Amino acid sequence: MSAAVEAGNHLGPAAPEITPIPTDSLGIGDVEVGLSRQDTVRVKNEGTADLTVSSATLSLGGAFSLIAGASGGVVPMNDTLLVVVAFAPTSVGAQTDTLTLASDDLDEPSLQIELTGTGTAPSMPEVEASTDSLGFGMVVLGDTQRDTVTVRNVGTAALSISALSLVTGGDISIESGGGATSLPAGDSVRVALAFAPSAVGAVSDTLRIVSDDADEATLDVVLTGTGMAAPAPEIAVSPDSLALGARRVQGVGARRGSWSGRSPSG
Ligand SMILES: [Ca+2]
Ligand SMILES: [Ca+2]
Repeated sequence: MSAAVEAGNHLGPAAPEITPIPTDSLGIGDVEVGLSRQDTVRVKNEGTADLTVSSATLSLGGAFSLIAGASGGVVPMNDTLLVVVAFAPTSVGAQTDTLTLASDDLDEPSLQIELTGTGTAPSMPEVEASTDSLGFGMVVLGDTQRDTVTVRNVGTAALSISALSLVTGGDISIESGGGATSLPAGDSVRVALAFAPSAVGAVSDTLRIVSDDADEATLDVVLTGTGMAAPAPEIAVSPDSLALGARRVQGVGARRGSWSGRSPSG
């Protein structure tokens, strides 16, 4: 069987025809630094004879690498060779490389495809507390003063809190919101705290947040309060102070009377 017959309706001798998809550029898109994404160039043979791809190579081979297809292969008519490219940026910004396909295609023995991708900042959790210190002030023995601290994940990846607790515990306690939790990006947990002094004097404790924040694995909020003795029983109001109050009221009324009397002359 001659090559011309093999070619069917095509004129001329049978020949391979390299037809990559995409034809001239492959955009892998945004990939976080530290991660990797793969995409594929489908090298189709649209000719009338076997296509031999001798190699697939990268000009730079830094952020881009070949996962499959580097050694090429024989591609029968209407068949496809998959060249799999990985983009694993190590820095932020747009990056390019060039994939070269060497084959026995008569007019395209070296076919180039531009590879593009953009490295983006890696997503990270970021712990933040609404305050770095909280004072409950003076609290009478037997009373309880309450306040809250909000712990927020202001980062772009989930924050894993392994412990959210008081270092000492005792007169200052966590009423709700403590313990281990996972906060999606942007979420927060409200920690309700109570100070119930058991003795006169200053008390301090630390609300400690242990998480997978890269640079603040331990974040402390200093808590303070002072217990004070209950005041002495209130003294009964004396008749003299009542009389003083009455005179003041009368005085105000008298002045108002004199202002209204003068106003028409103004
Ligand atoms: Ca060709
Ligand atoms: Ca941080």
